[in-house]
Amino acid sequence: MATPDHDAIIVGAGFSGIYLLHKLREAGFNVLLVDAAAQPGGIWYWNRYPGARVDSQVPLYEFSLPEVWQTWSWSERFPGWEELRAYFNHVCDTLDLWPLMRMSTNVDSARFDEDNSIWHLQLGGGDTVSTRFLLPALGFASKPYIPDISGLENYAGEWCHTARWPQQGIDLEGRKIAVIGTGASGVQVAQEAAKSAKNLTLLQRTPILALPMQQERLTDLAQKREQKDYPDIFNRRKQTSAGFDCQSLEVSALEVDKDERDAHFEYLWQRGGLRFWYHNFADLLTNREANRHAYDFWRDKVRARIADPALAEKLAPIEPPHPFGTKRPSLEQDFYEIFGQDNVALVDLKETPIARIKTNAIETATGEIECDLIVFATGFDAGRGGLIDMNITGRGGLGLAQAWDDGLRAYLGMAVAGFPNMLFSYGPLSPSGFANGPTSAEIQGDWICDFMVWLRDSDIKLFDAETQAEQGWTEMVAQAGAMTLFPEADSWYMGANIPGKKRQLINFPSLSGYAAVCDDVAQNGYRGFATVKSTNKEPFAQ
Ligand code: N01
Repeated sequence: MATPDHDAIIVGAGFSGIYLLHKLREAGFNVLLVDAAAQPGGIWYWNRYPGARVDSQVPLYEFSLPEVWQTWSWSERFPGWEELRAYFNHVCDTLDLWPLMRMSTNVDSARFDEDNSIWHLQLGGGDTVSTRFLLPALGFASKPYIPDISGLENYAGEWCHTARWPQQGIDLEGRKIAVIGTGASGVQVAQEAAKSAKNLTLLQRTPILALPMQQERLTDLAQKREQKDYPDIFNRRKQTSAGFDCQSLEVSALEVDKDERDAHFEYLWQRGGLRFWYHNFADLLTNREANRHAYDFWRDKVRARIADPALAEKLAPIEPPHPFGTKRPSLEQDFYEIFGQDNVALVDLKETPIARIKTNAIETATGEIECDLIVFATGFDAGRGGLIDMNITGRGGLGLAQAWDDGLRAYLGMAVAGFPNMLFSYGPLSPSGFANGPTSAEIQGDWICDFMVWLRDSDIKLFDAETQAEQGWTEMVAQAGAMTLFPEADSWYMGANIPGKKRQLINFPSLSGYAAVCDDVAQNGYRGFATVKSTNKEPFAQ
C-alpha cells in the first residue's frame, strides 16, 4: 500500500481553498495548496479588469476569523480587486499559510489510483505529487467562455476576456473599445472604459437588470466601532438563504397594498447593494405577479435616469426580458448615465447580430463598429468548466467530463460517484452561485474538515458517494429549481449560456437549507457515502 505525499491537496487559493487550508492544517493534516495563479485571491487574481469590485458590502465578504478581521480594515463599502488581493495576502500572513502554498503551479491532470486509494496529480512543469484526498476549490467561474465568432483569428487589434485581463493591465485611454456582454463584468468594465475611451460601444444581447450600488468610503474609526457587531453578523449570515446579513421577508408582495409594497422597494433601493434581490418579498422568485411588481419598480427607477426613450426601451424595456432576479443582477454606479456621453454607444445584438470580426472592426447586420480593443465580457462555463479542465479521471478510467456528459450530478454538490476521495467546494449543485462566497466557504470548509477528521478517526482510507444518494441530491436540486422562476431565464444559473450544455439549475437555491442537510448527513454517520476501512491502520501520510 503506497503512502501518499499528502493527506489532502487543495486546488485553488480563493476563499474556499484558503479556508480549507487553514482548517485542515489546524486539524493536524499534512496539506498542500496548489494554484496556477501567482497570488492568492481566486477570481480576484484573474478578474483584474478596471472596475472589478465585489457586490457584497463590508463586512459580509470576508472571513469570520477574529484574528483576520480584527487586524484589517477596508477603504470602501464595496471593495475593488486590488484591495481584495491585499486582503488575501493579509489572510495568508496572519494565518501563516504561505509555507503550505505552491503558487504559479497548474494542475494538468489528476488520476485516481484504485490499487492504493490515492490521487496522483500531474503538475505543470513536470512534477507529480500524490494525496489521499483531492479537494478542488476552483470557484464557480474559473473557465471563461468566449463565443465562437468568425474572424477573431484575423483581428489586428487587442482582445481579451474580462477574466483573463493581463496582470500588467491595459491602457483604455483614447482607445476605440467594443465590449461584448452586459453581465456584471460588462457593466463594471463599461463604467470605467467610458471615462477615458475615445469610443466605447457596448454590444448588448439581453439588458442587465442592474441595481444601485450606493458605494461609500469607509474610515478605520467607523469600522472599528462597528466591529463589535461582527460576531453577530457572521453568525447570522450562516442562517440565511444566501449567506448575507438578512434574507427575504416572510410576507408576499401580493399581501400588501401598492403603497406598502413600493415603500419596501424604495427602502431596499436606498440601502443599495443586492438587497433588492435578497431582502425582497417572500415570493419574488416564485410568483410571476409578485416578481412583476419588483420589475416594474426597477424599470421605472432606471427609465427615469435615461432621457432618450428609444435607449430607455433597450436598457429597461416596458416588458421584462426575464423575471427579475432570475439572472444575476449586477450593481452599478453610473451605468445608465454613461449612455448620455458622446463617446458611448449601445448596440442591440438582438436587432443587429454580430456577423463577423474583421481586422479592425466588428461587423454587424447593419454596419461596422471600428475598434482597437475588444473586451469579451461573455461569462463562464459556470460550475463545471474549471473542474473539467483539470482532467480528472476516477474509477475505471472515467473522466469527469464524460461523467457529466448527460448533465451535472453530484452528492451535496461536493462529491461525484466514481471519483472517490474527492470533494469540491463552491462547486456545481451546491449553493455557490446563489451564496455569498465567504459564508459558503466556511460552511463547506467546516463540514469537509469534520468529515476528514471522522475518516481519520474511523481508520477509513476510501469514501465514494453512493449512486443513489447522488441521484437523490441531483433530483432534489432540480425540484427546488422547478418551484422557482429561474427556469424561465436563459442564464448561466440554468447552464443556458453555453452551447450544448444541459439545461438544469446548476446551484441549490438555499445556503441555510443546504447547511442543515449537510449537518444531518454528518449526524447520520455521513450517510450517502460508501467507505472502506484501512488495512494497514495508517491511511494518512505521516
Ligand atoms: O458573465 P454573464 P459575467 N454574443 O454570464 C453575453 C459574477 N460576477 O462575467 O444575457 C453576445 O453574467 C450575455 O448575454 P445574454 C456574478 O455572479 C460578479 O458578467 O446571455 N453576447 C451576457 O450579457 C455574475 O453573474 C461580479 O443574452 C453574449 C454576458 O455576455 C457572474 O460572475 C462581477 C454572447 C455574460 O454575462 C458572471 O458574470 C463580475 C454572445 N455569443 C462577475 N455570449 C461582482 O460584482 C454571452 N453573451 C462581484
